[in-house]
Amino acid sequence: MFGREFLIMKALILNSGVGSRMGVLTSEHPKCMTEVTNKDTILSRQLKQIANAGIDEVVMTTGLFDSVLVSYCQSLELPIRITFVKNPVYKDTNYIYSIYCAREYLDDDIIMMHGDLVFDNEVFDAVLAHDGSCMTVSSTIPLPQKDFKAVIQNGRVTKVGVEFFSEAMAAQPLYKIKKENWKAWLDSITAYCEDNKVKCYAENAFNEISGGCVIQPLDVKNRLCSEIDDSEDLAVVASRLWEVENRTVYMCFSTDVLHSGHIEIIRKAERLGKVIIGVLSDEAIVSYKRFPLMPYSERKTMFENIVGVYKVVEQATLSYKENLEKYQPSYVVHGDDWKAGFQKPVRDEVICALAAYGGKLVEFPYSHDEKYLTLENRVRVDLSLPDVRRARLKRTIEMKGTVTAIEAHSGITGLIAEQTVVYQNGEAHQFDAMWVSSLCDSTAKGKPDIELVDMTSRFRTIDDIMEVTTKPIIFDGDTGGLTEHFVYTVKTLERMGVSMVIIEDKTGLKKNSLFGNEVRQTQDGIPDFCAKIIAGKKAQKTKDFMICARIESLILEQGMEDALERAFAFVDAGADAIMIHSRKKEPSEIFEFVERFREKNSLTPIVVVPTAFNSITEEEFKERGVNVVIYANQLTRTGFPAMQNAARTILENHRAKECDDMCMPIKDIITLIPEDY
Ligand code: SPV
Ligand code: MG
Repeated sequence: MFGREFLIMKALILNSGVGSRMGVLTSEHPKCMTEVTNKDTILSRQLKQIANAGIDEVVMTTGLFDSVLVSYCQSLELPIRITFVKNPVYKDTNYIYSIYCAREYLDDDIIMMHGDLVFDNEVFDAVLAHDGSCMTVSSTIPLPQKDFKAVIQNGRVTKVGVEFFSEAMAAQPLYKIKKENWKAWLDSITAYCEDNKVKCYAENAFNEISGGCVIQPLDVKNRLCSEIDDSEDLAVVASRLWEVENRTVYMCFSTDVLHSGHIEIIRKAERLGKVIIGVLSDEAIVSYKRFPLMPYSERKTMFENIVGVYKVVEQATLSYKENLEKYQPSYVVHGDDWKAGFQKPVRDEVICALAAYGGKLVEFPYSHDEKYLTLENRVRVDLSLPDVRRARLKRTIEMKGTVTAIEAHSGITGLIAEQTVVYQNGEAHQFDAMWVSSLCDSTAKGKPDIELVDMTSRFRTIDDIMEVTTKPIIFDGDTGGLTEHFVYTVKTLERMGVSMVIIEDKTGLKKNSLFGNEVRQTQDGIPDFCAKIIAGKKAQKTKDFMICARIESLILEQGMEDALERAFAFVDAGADAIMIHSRKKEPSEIFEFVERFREKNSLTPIVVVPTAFNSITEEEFKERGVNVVIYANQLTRTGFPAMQNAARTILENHRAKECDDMCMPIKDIITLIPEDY
């Protein structure tokens, strides 16, 4: 079974008692077969808890109705081996004699429990986790008159019985006993029985040798750990169990690849209550991690099919708050990795939200296992493959509504675009895509942005970026060149895994749009540019590749009507997106275009490059119906002045010392560049 390690420990369940105080409830079967919930008896519950804890060997003493009990246990089909030991004189002896009968099977560490004991998983977990030998006691329950009490002295249980009231605590017969302690106790039990002292408790034998048998008290306080002696007890325990079993546990997952670590933590959560899984929305995942390999709907189905998961719901943001308020789970379970780092504010908010209604946070140690890291790296490799990468831009636009891209003109700028993440108020932000700008690509090569850098060289740049990144690429195709050439460009870009090419409606010697109109620029005619789009779309082989038509009418001062006429014509010709450009700082003409375009076309994605109109936030663009925001040249325009400055500083000082503070430490460069992608 997934992630389960079997413990070298046996469970001893004492079921030889007659259970006469239960009346008709035990007229046909032993007490342990009494139903305590609508799906479990006392015994099936105990056995499931034992099996779930990874104990696969049980010794069970029986008496009256022993064949009913044996076939019942078999019908449960649990992954445990049960050795049944019948006490032949169960009517005339107490369980001390049953243990004596079973002694030859009891030579390991043991978990001992009475067959009428009901305890919750937290109690059992604490017993199992105890380092030494222990017995469950409660410091909060009043001392019972007739039931077991344990005398506690110097942190040890020195006596167990119904007659002790001094220095005593209420105690329940649920023990974990280490082999060496058990040997001492079992020897004493054997001596008792062989001396015909068989009508007392096994604890009487313990009391004789407690000086040489270290059993510590394990305080379970108010947690459920109760014996069922009569129908009154049954009613109380059943109602507490109902409450325990209806507790819910909330966990959030972003993963698209399930591994044993996930199953393990779900299993642990399941022991606390009914597991509700919040599956993070695609948008939330893209914002902080990486593009999910599987969309939300498939990830939801995956979790719904895990045995023991009660419910799967969407968690739309990294914040748990909304779902915690809605479902009010008794527990939130998480790995302890979020105590520090970017998830800390999310954790703090969870603690606050839980405190508002009395919920609890349970954190399990986070596994940094190599194999999980390898799995994640494999996913990243998959994401970088052409078919997967190409399709992702379209899907991310559908998912998020508005995506962002930043320019990259080399492997290192690609890595910056890929890896930069900013965490703010429990949210994470990163770029969705990369823009391979003609301006920046040309600038990096020391050349003007006039379609001088040929396509072979531009493809080389794409290749450099692709080799070290996974994010989708939008390629600045300038004018697209001659239609006869453009069709080849489309095919090559598609083959490489580029997601979108943007071509601008200009002909002749193209100059960068931001330079102004001092240099004469010719806008292409609508029919010719439409023909180029049609030819490009025809050349395209996959459904995911996008050709975006860029309209230069506002740059070339041809007016809004011209821009809109072109936009609709280009969409009719098959353009998958429209880029509208402007040189004005003031965004009103862009906004007017978007508004008027959207009046007639609500679907075709709109792309903007807010280099001039840079005061507008992504949120505002989104509200107005823009789908792609490209930061087209900021890495180039910040990087190169820094280099000029360093060069000047060295020249001025005739040495490099003065420019040290401007330099990125070598260590940071190494961190930026992963060794093996
Ligand atoms: C580029 O980045 O090369 C572009 C966008 O074409 S812009 O410089 O704004 O014209
Ligand atoms: Mg360009």
